[in-house]
Amino acid sequence: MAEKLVKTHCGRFDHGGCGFVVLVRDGRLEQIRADKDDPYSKGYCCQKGLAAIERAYHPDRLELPLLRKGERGAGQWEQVSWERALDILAGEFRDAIGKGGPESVAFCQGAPKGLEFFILLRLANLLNTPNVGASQHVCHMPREQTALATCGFFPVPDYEAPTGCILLWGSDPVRTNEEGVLGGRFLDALRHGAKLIVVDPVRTDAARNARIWLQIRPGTDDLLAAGLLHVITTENLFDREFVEKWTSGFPELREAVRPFPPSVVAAGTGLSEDRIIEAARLYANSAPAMLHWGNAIEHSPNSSQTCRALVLLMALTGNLEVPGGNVKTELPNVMRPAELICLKKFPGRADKLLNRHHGIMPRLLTVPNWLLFRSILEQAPYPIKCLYMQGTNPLISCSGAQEVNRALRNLHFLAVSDIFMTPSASLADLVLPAATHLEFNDIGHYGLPHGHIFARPGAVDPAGSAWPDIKILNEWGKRMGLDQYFWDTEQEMLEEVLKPSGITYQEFAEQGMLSGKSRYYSYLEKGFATPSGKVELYSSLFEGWGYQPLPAVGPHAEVDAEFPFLLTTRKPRYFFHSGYRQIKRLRDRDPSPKIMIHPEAAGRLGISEGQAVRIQTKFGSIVQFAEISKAIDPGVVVADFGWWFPEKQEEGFAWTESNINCITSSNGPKDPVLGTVQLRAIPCRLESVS
Ligand SMILES: Nc1nc2c(c(=O)[nH]1)N[C@H]1C(S)=C(S)[C@@H](COP(=O)(O)OP(=O)(O)OC[C@H]3O[C@@H](n4cnc5c(=O)[nH]c(N)nc54)[C@H](O)[C@@H]3O)O[C@H]1N2
Ligand SMILES: Nc1nc2c(c(=O)[nH]1)N[C@H]1C(S)=C(S)[C@@H](COP(=O)(O)OP(=O)(O)OC[C@H]3O[C@@H](n4cnc5c(=O)[nH]c(N)nc54)[C@H](O)[C@@H]3O)O[C@H]1N2
Ligand code: SF4
Ligand SMILES: [Mo]
Repeated sequence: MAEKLVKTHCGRFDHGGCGFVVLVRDGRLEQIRADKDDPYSKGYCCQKGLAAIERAYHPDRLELPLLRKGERGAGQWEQVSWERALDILAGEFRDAIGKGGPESVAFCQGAPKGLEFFILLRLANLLNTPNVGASQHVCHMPREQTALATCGFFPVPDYEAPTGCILLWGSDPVRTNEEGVLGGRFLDALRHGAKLIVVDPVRTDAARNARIWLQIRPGTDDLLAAGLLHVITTENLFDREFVEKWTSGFPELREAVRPFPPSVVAAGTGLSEDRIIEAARLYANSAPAMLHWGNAIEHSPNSSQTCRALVLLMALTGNLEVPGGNVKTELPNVMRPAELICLKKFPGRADKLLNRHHGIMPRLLTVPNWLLFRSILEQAPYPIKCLYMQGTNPLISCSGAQEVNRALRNLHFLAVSDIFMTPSASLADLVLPAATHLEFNDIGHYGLPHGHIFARPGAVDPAGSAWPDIKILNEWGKRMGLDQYFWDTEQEMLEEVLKPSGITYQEFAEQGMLSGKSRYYSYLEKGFATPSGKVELYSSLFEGWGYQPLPAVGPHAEVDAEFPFLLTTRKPRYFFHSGYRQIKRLRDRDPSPKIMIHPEAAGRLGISEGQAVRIQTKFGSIVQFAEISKAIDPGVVVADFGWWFPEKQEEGFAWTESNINCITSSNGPKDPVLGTVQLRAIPCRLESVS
């Protein structure tokens, strides 16, 4: 009996980062456990990660490429070989480009899972197509891009050093381990005495343990941020020396936040004046203090101003680039992302992005997915005929799901790569089975902003005849006549990415991770990487691009008699977005979609625990099951995100039944800088369903 233990890192259940030891017997995955000796995760892991073996051997996994036989979406498929599948893929894309130019084809990616996102961008850039749709406008780009414009780097919470205070804002790291900032590290900081302030409409576990819980009205984070800036500037709680030497625009900022005293902020956010003042004082007086910001602030039509205001809080309180504050990290010494994606091979790319047609920030690598689908539907500003979707299920995860449905059905050719059949994949012409992370060598966290990359060596061969995405793209690239830019094998790709570090993939796998230099106070030598060399409280870049250079507030969604509740969402604890509802170990822990309702509201509406509830917004209605809880305000409800039903294949997976994005829309207000749609704070009404 051949047995081996493989040390690797989790992947595809969130952004990854936990170390695992996997037992392999006779080429089969037998057992998985958290690696106590992993220097980063230190034995921390979650239930999702432990489900990796069940995922790999799940009976519903896609095994062979599938070619559509009947009507689109009818569920009739013919199994085809990889050779045939790749020929079809390359043929369709070549044809479309030949007839309509590179703009007539497009790609779409979900949350990046490993290297595959970068190889997809590489292929797109080499084909000179600017159409790569993604969810970046609602995931990380609001934080990253506004920070880059304001202070020249993306400030991450520094869990490497002790901190006096954590201001946890719209993030729940113990549930989500957001981009690899593992919940375990957050809990460690609390154990070491960090004082905690939580800004969240839900009384989460973190909120329960907080010194101050700001139970904010959903969608009013911009107002609270302006209020904290107001208290800090009027009570002189800011770091005078840092502000004088290293920031520009302080007088203008002080003026801009003057209209937001605690009384005004209290009225708009539903918080008490005292709590707002107390929070401002605690954060400003606890140096070093870190602001651990999350995805919730990126889901409003004022996302860019909200995120920018939070960077200003870090700056005014002197917490940028200090140990235990918010710091700059560097990618380890591996190939730069711009090189890997062959950015230079596509001159004029930024000007060709669909974003340009809509006034969205020129610096983005991707197109907001709703905008790509809109363009496909309207065939404007130019017709898009072919689409390749990788690791995304936009029928569930993109705003305005019905519009996405119409767009996908409007395509001449749609190919999808996934691990399982999904509602989105079921509309494809060609479905490609992707390998899971224990089945091939990959690099985790590449290009994400936390300064580490993690080795994800495979432990076994892919189940069925699934292929890693990086292999699909590599082989497809060569078939597009781009041989010189692709590799004989994916292993060569991995070695090339690691080459600048001087180590091989094998050595990387043994080492487990590579970290970039992390340095504090780097601005003392070079200043900040902004036009003025300072933290720009008044942003010259925003002004130049035609956006509001100082924090602006609102407008906010309002409830009324017809839609009396404010609806918000958060990520599912036991699933990754829309993924993995078919994995029993996880589904048993969270069997059905739930909407959290306060007992007072439930009582008034005659809704009891577990009862089906119709949630109606201006855009449509869905049904979820009542979870009655005092963890929220009576005027707020929190619905589950990501639901469809793998067990209801015959009914099209019942994808409209409980899908939150059937009641969001891409037609409402949008952030002018990033195209962010309103995903939280949506007015709704509820009724019980018998
Ligand atoms: N209303 C609302 N909408 C949201 C959000 C919200 O909070 N509320 N959150 C937004 C955010 S932050 C994001 S990032 C997006 C996420 O949106 P998506 O990325 O579209 O979400 P997923 O549901 O993770 O889609 C992933 C699909 O990838 C498959 N998959 C997993 N691993 C692999 C792999 O290695 N290869 C391939 N080919 N497939 C794989 C899974 O089986 C699943 O079907 O959703 C956004 N949409
Ligand atoms: N288990 C699990 N982990 C994940 C994911 C997953 O799907 N499942 N997805 C991954 C991805 S791609 C991302 S982007 C991250 C995101 O991870 P996080 O940054 O933690 O984001 P969310 O879970 O979307 O929301 C965080 C908190 O925001 C609160 N919230 C809701 N509305 C508002 C509001 O209006 N204002 C404020 N201040 N708070 C609000 C919610 O109650 C929730 O506690 O998680 C990653 N990790
Ligand atoms: S916390 Fe994230 S990286 Fe860790 S085991 Fe869970 S899903 Fe994997
Ligand atoms: Mo995300």
